[in-house]
Amino acid sequence: MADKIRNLEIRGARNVAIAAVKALKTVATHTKAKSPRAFVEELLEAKEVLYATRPTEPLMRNAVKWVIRGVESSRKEETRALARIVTSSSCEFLKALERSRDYIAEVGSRRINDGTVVFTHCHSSTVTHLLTKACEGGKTFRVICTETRPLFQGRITAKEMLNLNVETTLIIDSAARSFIKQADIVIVGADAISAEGNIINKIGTAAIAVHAQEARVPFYVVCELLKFDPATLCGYYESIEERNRTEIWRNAPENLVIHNPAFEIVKRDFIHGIICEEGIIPPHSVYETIVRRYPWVLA
Ligand code: RI2
Repeated sequence: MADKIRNLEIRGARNVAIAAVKALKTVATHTKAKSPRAFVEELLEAKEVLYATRPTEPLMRNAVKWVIRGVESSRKEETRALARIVTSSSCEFLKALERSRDYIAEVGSRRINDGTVVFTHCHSSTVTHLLTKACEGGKTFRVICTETRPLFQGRITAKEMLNLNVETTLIIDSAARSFIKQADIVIVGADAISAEGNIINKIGTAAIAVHAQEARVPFYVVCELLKFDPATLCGYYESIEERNRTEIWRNAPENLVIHNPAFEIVKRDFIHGIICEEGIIPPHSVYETIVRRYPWVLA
């Protein structure tokens, strides 16, 4: 599972978190640990392997933390009983994630009306779920999506929209400023949320946010609040994954410096709202919402 996450066979923050939780379930199902202590050590080892796959995945880290926390706080003294806790808290987590995604889609789809032009970037399963919901609600809208170099995840979004019979336009990333004027709303996903209420998303998102502000087009982020990274409270910056240079140019001259960051920060000043499991909230209230709703994330 870790290999699949690392080589992007499994991608998108939600899918990565779901895969990590399933990996823990597999560890619990197949454990040969002879004592509860040995079982916890197996889980912690799995945690390290999963954490090392991709650096910008706080939802995955919070998911793993939630499951292991259930085991560590339990008073059960048999390995089998602890393994059952992994299974039950994994199921609980996945169900909660599903409920959040549905609520986000319900709230966010109210911002789409007949004739709305939605601008999006990359491929976020949370965004496409919201757009699917709007479509199922009988709304006729149009989508403009960027191709999202270097891995072209925008094509996944475009295909999903076409399968829904939504009129879709694909543009190159550098055409964003020219096309943003046609949009009524920008909706993007997120990989991480920081303590200041900034979000981290696919490279290219910050430029779109600037263009949206210039063109006075509202810019919304849709994501589960569990993408919050508690380490940012302690002064750490979210690590930005640097991917292989060959994704940009396979046989590039060796002495050419190539940078390939997967993500970047969008400052909260550009964000009209975060559409999450609490509804639409301003970015600066993220921390209070986490304290109230997910205090264990801060532990
Ligand atoms: P969901 C993706 O990253 C994109 O940046 C997308 O906006 C974000 O994950 C969130 O996706 P990558 O894993 O969780 O493709 O909404 O590098 O599916």
